[in-house]
Amino acid sequence: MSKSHKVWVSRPLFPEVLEHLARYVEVQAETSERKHTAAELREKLAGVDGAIIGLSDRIDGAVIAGNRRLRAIANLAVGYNNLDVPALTAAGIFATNTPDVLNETTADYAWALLLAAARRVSSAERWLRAGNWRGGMRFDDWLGVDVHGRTLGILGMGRIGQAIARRAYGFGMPVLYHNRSRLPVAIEHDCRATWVEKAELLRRADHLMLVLPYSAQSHHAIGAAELALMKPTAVLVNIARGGIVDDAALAVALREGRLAAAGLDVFEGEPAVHALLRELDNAVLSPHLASASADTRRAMAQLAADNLLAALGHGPDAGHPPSWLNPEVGERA
Ligand code: 8YV
Repeated sequence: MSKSHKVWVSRPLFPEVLEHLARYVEVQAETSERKHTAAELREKLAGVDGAIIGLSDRIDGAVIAGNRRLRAIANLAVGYNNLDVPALTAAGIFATNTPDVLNETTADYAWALLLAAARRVSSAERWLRAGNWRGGMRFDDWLGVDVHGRTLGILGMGRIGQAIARRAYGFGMPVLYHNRSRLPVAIEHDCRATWVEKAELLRRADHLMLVLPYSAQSHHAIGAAELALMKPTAVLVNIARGGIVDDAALAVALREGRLAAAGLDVFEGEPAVHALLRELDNAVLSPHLASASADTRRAMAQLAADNLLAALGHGPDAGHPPSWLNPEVGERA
């Protein structure tokens, strides 16, 4: 059967998801992981009807300018700060993301970072592996800060923030949150969370999780001034996006003991990581892995494929991708 549509997959994907795509469309998939330049993206996208792309692929007006063929971009992430959605909409191109399927896995990881940073899991393991555990262990050494019973602060209370908040009950932690808009009372009740102003959140939180989307407005939402409001015993966790935290200011606060520790999955300018952060023992660092469980990454890939196929008019959701960022495009078609 000849296939009417051709799609490009910009990064290696699970074979079963590629096979699923190939039942409907011609697939050209990359076999190695790398960041594509704007010129490469322009060239790749010029020859296809749709693409599944990763966070490091920035799709803006310049990349799609003059492209008459492209109909759909499926982002392999819930966050879509790499997409210029208004530009895609203006060009009549569907844009989709992968919400919900990663909420619980990402929330688990936020807690893993909080616990590891507060209780010094990574640095203790490094110390042990280096052969330092020879004599007895001092009773007053390797002391961390407690997590249970402390007040948890959450900045950004979308679906992942809510999943994080629901876990706090098991740790006996009251939850404070700040969001641009207050959540409906029923959701606040379900999460046992109380809305406060941002400055109050920073002052009162014993530990703070950052879960807000990246935009020009959230750039450096946590910088030197905000860090100065936080408790010196606090742990800061960033599973949202690099750029939300001023990493240089954070590194200095951690080095000077103005913050107990940090658990960071995302970095400004990643994959580069601020040199001082890499040196600090009270920073737990991971390479953007919060959604990386086998089940969740498969579910994200499958959802991106379903979105792409639906946008191109294939499969059960033809014309209506399950997670569609710009439905205006469909209205105009
Ligand atoms: C990435 C994420 O998609 O969904 C997001 O917004 O940041 C992650 O889940 C994942 O790391 C693949 O790059």
